[in-house]
Amino acid sequence: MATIDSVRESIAGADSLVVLTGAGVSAESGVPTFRGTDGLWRKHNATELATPEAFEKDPLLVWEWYAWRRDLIRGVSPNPGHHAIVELEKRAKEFSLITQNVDGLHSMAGSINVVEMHGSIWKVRCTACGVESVDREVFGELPPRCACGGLLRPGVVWFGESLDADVIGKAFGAAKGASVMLVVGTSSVVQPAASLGAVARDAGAYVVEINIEETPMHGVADAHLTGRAGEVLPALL
Ligand code: BJW
Ligand code: ZN
Repeated sequence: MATIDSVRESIAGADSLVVLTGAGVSAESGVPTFRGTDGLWRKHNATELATPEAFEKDPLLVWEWYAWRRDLIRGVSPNPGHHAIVELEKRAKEFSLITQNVDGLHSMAGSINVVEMHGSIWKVRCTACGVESVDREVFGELPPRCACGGLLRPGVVWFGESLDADVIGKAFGAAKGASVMLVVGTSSVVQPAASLGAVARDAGAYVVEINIEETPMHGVADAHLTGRAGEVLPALL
């Protein structure tokens, strides 16, 4: 069983530190996770909301869900876990943050080298002309429309959709080059993000999982720190 002290030492000696985060990192800010007892998928069916088919069938329903989440996220702030990751970046020789979160809280906290694997809830993209923009406004009427008249969609990655090729390249490149990788607050079931820990380990990284529960990373990570991200991450500084 690894101790906080031994993990802190590994981080201090790392040539390249990579942090992979999931919804658990934002939980202590008040952003609901997807899976688990209070998760979004308890009340909402993933295939009815987070797929291109769902959007095609009922864009208003999908947008109502995203508008509700945008409102919720607008009212929250980064927590000590986000801030600790900012500090890890400042101290590291080389650093990458790969997040599955769409809430933007890492950048708001001050993280610089951030790869948003699943896009951003603050981005919108036109389904007709393809123009993408950042829009934090509260939409007057749902579903929102582009200046060209086309239907806008959230700038996130839904199930069955390919991730941006550049994003995939950056995430897997960082994982292969990591000497230490922290996998924090993710259930490690959604691909391809769920493979990054194993890719890093196979390339020689020391992989540390930080979670309140056991996940499929159990057999993959070299070390596990059980606890809340907002408590464990600051303790690693
Ligand atoms: C704490 C804590 C605290 C709580 N402190 N911890 C290979 C095999 C099988 C299937 C596939 C495959 N390759 C692709 C697929 C299909 C699919 C997939 O993976 N499905 C699986 C579920 C089976 N993947 C895709 O479709 C991806 N696309 C793709 O691969 O394209 C090519 C392709 C397509 C089809 C077939 C094959 C190839 C796209 C995935 C997009 C995911 N999108 C979402 C929604 C984003 C937009 C939005 O937010 O609305 O992304 S789904 C949702 O899950 C969201 C998250 O980013 C993602 C991951 O969730 P995360 O972050 O892990 O959250 P939770 O809730 O699951 O876990 C929270 C964790 O925190 C828990 O472990 C808690 O214990 C912990 N925790 N509080 C520390 N305080
Ligand atoms: Zn347009």
